[in-house]
Amino acid sequence: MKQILWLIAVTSAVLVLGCRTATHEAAKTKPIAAKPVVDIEKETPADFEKRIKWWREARFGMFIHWGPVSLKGTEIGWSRGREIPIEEYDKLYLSFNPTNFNANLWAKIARDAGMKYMVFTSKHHDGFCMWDSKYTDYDIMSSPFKRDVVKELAEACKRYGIVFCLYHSICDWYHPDYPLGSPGGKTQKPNPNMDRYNEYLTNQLSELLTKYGRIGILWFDGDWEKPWTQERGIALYKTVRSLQPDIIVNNRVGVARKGMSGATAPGMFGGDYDTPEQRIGNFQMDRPWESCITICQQWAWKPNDRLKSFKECIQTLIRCAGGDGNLLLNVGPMPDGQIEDRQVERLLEIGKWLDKYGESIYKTRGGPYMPNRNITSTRAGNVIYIHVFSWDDEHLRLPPLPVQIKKAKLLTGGKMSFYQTPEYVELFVPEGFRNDVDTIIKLELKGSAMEIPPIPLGVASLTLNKKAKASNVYKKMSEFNASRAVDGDAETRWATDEGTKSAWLEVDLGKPEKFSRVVISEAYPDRVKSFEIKVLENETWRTIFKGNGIGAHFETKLPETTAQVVRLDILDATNGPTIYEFQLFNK
Ligand code: H79
Repeated sequence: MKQILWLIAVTSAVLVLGCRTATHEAAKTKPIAAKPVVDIEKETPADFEKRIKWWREARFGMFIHWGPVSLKGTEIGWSRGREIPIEEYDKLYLSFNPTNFNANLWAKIARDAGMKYMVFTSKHHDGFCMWDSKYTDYDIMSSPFKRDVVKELAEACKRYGIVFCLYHSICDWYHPDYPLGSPGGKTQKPNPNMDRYNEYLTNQLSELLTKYGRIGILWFDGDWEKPWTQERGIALYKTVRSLQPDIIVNNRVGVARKGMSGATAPGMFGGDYDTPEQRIGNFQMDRPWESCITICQQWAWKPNDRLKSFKECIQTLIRCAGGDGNLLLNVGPMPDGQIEDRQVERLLEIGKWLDKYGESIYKTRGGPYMPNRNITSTRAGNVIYIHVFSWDDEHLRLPPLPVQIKKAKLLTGGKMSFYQTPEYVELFVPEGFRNDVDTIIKLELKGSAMEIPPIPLGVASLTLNKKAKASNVYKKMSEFNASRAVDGDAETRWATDEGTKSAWLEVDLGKPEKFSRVVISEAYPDRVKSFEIKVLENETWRTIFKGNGIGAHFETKLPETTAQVVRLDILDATNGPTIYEFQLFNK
């Protein structure tokens, strides 16, 4: 009751105080001092589990990045003041008229893809508002389109059984009160006022959370920009939860997120879940997480953008589930309002796969086997699903399970057998029944699979904690030295000085080692344009591999080589290369 009264109070405050004006002067309204009806410190772990349950079970959602920038085909997050001059960018909305937009169709596509929720960009860093906001005229109602996209999507999602959610950037390069004006903070506003901006932000969120029915998630972003603070983040979290107590909020509400790994800094408040970006999160059972990954390369629509294969998409989803996380797969609709046919086709392929094998994804938890390159696992009740992506041997030998296996069968079809001892579990699947995308082995246990502690599978990289040096280290800081690329920690990196176009990283494996595979992860994907892998032989460097881009995750087979000293030689980069991990494996 208290809650309802309070909601009425907020709504009427918004109605009375809010007025629409041509500029952002509208932020004259009183801040909505949300009275926390939910005490975030008092939520028990059981309450939290209850709140987050639907989302964890859903495992798969659709991310949508859309706005006037799609007219240009450049990135929504960083083309204002870069690829497109600010004056031009800010006028794009005047020609934004996506007459083929059909909210029902988007919701249907999401449903048919097997996605259970949709996260839509109400406002990205560029400040344009995709709903009818009374706090600004820089919104969809001032475009020739004049239709409230958020409203139509909210209704369509409801119709199709999809939980509607919002992405909302905290930073706002357009708003005069927000101190910064373009990516990297290169443009400053003449007369900023962060308190006033915070009021605008809060007012708009109150609008979004009271006018459009249930919002499943608030997906904040733009958290890294200097003006934002942890205090403001905590207050914002409380406001949001007060307006919709059951809502789920990501960790970008505050400033505790650790870069693109999306982890939350230990001991800091980080909303409800972690947000690895453009990468699959690490195995993590004690705190929920969701990888956000694009179906092409860009978040917003880009003509002829490279579309990921079905295999890559579905394996990404399976790997997320196996690590106990969700996947938020992004599409960028075109400026006419349609999602590209080829993207729709891809989504429907995923949906078809989930129709058949969804029991191994939805409502499962990750593990117990911790993922490696070839295998990941999911579990539910008395069942473990072993997902095998590639086979190194005739049979698959896994570490032992503490519970007896009753039955083993191939969910993906065919005959198999198994053998269990206290030392190992062996699974035999004839070659003809191995699936190129994912072979799913369903193990039915005599007891629960849920209490089994995580079981590591991995083979360590040969470079792990070996002696490393580099031609250049960012400002000679130890935090960015060569050893960071071989420490097995996906959050630390080797970095080079700004403007560096070529650099090398050298690892001494301690003794001659045989290897045949390399994995490299670039912290700023797409900087490296060409590189070679070289080994030292009789005091000369021999090239064993030549590559072009690296990107967030580069992996390839190498000609089988035995060597002690190995170099990653970056020959051409658009800016200082920086590498999370450089790993070598024998298999
Ligand atoms: O909306 C999509 C992108 O447009 C948006 N996030 C996804 C979900 C995005 N905006 N900027 N970026 C992604 C890249 C930002 C990278 C950096 Fe940083 C910001 C580099 C340095 C500051 C993140 C925070 C990595 C290190 C700190």
